[in-house]
Amino acid sequence: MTTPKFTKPVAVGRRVFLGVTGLAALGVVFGASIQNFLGDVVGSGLGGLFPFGDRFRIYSITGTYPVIKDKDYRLEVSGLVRQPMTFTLDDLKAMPATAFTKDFQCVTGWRVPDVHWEGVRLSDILDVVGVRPGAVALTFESYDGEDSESLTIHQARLPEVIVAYKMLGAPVTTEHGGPVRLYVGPMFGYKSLKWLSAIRVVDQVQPGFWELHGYPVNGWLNGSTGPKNPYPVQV
Ligand SMILES: Nc1nc2c(c(=O)[nH]1)N[C@H]1C(S)=C(S)[C@@H](COP(=O)(O)O)O[C@H]1N2
Ligand SMILES: [Mo]
Repeated sequence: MTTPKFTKPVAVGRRVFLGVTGLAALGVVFGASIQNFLGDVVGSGLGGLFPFGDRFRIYSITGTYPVIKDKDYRLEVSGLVRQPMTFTLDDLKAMPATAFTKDFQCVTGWRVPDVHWEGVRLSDILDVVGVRPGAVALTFESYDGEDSESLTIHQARLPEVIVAYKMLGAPVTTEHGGPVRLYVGPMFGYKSLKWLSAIRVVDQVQPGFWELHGYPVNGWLNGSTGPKNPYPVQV
């Protein structure tokens, strides 16, 4: 198995980096009552108070973007699977594609309506590698070396949970986490890890970066924090 490398991280502009810092500050301020905070965001239209408009805010924990050429991209899938595999971008594109449109929503209040996504269902990837008995959750790693995420197997198999190679009608750009990012449709934006490098099938949920900073492990858009999907499943 080759270990793909990304070269030349691109420094993120100061304004963008401050966005992350501001978000962390929110986490500190609201840390103790994150539930209430989420409730407010979802229930009160707080998003309207933010002057961001209907635009994506570009986030990077590290303050840089890993630049990964399409031909160098690899997704390693390992852990409690029958067949550990490494997928190239072409491998992913050769799999059955799924495409849909959905609003993108960050816990801090901004949202972008009607974002078009295309990629491979995580469920299909799990079927290809084969989940072994005892598997409970997935852990996701990023080429940025900092971000991590988790989903239960049940969550990972929901229809709008994909490994995305297209976003907004075009290949996922470097700043949005290309060539491949995770997109977890039923949850807040922090679950949609950018620059996806590895998926490990594990025997327990391992809270990721944002969860260790106070956000719910189960980041359902309606503020529910239980492990099960609170929405009727739509295919
Ligand atoms: N690797 C990585 N993935 C990440 C983040 C990040 O900082 N680093 N931020 C998360 C958060 S909080 C949000 S809201 C979305 C934002 O996606 P965007 O940067 O494409 O707008 O990415 C998520 N995935
Ligand atoms: Mo976010």
